[in-house]
Amino acid sequence: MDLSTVIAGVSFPNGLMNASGALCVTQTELEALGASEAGAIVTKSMTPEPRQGNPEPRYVAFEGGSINSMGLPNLGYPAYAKLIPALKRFQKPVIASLAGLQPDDFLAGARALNEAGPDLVEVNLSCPNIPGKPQIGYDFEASERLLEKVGEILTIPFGVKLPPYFDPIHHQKIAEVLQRVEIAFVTMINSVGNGLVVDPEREQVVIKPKGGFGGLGGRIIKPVALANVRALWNIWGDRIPIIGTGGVEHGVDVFEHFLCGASAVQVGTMLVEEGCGVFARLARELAELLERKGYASVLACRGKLREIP
Ligand code: RRO
Repeated sequence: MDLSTVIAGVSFPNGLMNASGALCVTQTELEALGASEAGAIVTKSMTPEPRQGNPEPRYVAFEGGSINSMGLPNLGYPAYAKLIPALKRFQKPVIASLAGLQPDDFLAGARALNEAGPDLVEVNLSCPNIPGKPQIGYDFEASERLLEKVGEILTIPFGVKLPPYFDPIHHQKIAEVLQRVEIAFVTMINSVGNGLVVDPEREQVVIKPKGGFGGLGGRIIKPVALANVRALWNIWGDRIPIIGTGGVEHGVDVFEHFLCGASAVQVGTMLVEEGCGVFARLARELAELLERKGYASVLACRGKLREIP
């Protein structure tokens, strides 16, 4: 079964990859993704300096998903800029996730990444876990200013990692911004920010940072993720590729993301829970499902979701 895809002119052996943040901080983790059946290697979102991140516990899986408040633990731009050229030996695209604590950080990161030469850059406008730093993607003007400036520097095609939106007017607004800055692709959604998971036995929150508030991922966010993918597909069709993220546990979840309009999917919670073997399993399950339904390739089902007349 042909599970290959193309994002912004870059060919992927298959459309399954890690979500930034999931098992992709260290050299060892990135190389494990390289050696796995993942169709790409996505780095952890990076900042100018190395960061330890927030205090632990900061990631907890629960029935239905996960909550995290990692706080951007990463090795810093220079370390990733050094690692990226060597990751090319795995013969699959390398996507660098670019973050920052202030706008100028993103520009410094863009310069460092031009030198390092990943295949694509994913600009993260949606980290929900830095105390005092709102998610940039919820401020449309700030997002546009930042992406314009990043675009003046980056010589590599770049996309954006968006937070979930919950109103059609917000989908319309962010789509207009992204068209104006000529974005090459969109990854959506980041975790559903500032959720709260409660342990009723201990009468306590389950993660330490921010009083227990953190980003939700996994099965429970799939309908939100699918809605966001579909909303942008309804606006753009196949003009700007979408990488769907949220709630991918089985091949059928990948299929649903593609039906809604995704050209690839990322796996976060399930990768953390299962390890890199998840990609081979998802590829097998997806291929079986497509075969049974008579599709010749995964891209053949992209956007084919039917509405009820
Ligand atoms: O590191 C994190 O806390 C984190 C980031 Br940068 C992000 O984009 N999304 C998320 O759920 N956690």
